Amino acid sequence: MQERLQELQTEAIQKVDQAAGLKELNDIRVAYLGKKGPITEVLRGMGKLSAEERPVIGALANEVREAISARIEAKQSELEEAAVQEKLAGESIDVTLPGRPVNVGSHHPLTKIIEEIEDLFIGMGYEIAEGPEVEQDYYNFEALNLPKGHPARDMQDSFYITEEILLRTHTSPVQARTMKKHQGKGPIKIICPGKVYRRDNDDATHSHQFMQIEGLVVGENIRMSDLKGTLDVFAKKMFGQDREIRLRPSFFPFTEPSVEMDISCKMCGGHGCSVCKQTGWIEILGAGMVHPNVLEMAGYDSKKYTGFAFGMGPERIAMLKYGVDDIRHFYTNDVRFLKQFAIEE
Ligand code: 2NL
Repeated sequence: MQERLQELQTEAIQKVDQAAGLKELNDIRVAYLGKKGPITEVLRGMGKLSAEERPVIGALANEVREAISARIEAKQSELEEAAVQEKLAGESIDVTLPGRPVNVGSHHPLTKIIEEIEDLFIGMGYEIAEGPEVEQDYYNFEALNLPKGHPARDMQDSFYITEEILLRTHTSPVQARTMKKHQGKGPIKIICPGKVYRRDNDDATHSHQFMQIEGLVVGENIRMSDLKGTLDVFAKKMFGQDREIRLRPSFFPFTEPSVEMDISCKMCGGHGCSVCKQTGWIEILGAGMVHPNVLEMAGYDSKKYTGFAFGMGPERIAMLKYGVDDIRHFYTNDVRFLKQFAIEE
């Protein structure tokens, strides 16, 4: 009987040590220590033993039971720990793998130019004003000294929606609306950026939809020298402190006198090249003193109030600044073009 118990212990412990998984270990527990197991059987048969043998066998059976049980417990912790380690190994992250590239967007070159110009004028005390792109004939033409039948209306072939409604051909109607809102009182200092529309056939230098930025200052004692000084500051901040400006007489129906502003060509230092078409000067914008008719129509006393205005095309500025040769690049959204402006942001 004692031998049988020793054998059972050796056999059970050997099996426990070899157990490969928790399920197998549990089967061993049931087989050796369960109600139908050999040790229980030994204990059950104790009644048949002599009074001397009984305590010896009983104690040994319990010892064997304890030994097997302890070994099973130890093995169980070992297997559980191994299972956790295996799971962790399977879930580990290789932090040395390169990350997946993220596509980062960037501001459109025209947005950059417009915001740069806006910031520059905000620094001089101007406010930004915006208005509708679908505009009344009155604000787009009439209020700007362009009455019906005026030849300049033919110059700007327009997208009409009805007889009286059209897509604005410039941002000037925003300024006309702002002046009217001020009810004949100054001062006004505004910058008006936005989309404008003209019935043009698209080519390298024309687009049926493009951007414009206009500026307007109305107040008492506003003079041509204020316009010139403002444009000089603008040109130097936008294109470089080494630039000179020059004003040439011009004509716009809404300003009198009217001028066009050129900046000195940086490419050739004024000697003449293909960028400045051998003149040493590059045309940047149009400007002038607000026509008395425009002031009067908006409700201003043109004897008391004067003003200056200017207008430019952000596409042209961007083309000069970044060396872009076709206006259509700004509107066809080829990422290879747009990506080039993502740097330095
Ligand atoms: C250009 C020239 C110009 C204006 C725009 C203006 C607006 C009002 C009154 C008077 Cl409400 N003038 N705007 C004046 C002169 C020139 O734009 O070449 N733009 C691209």
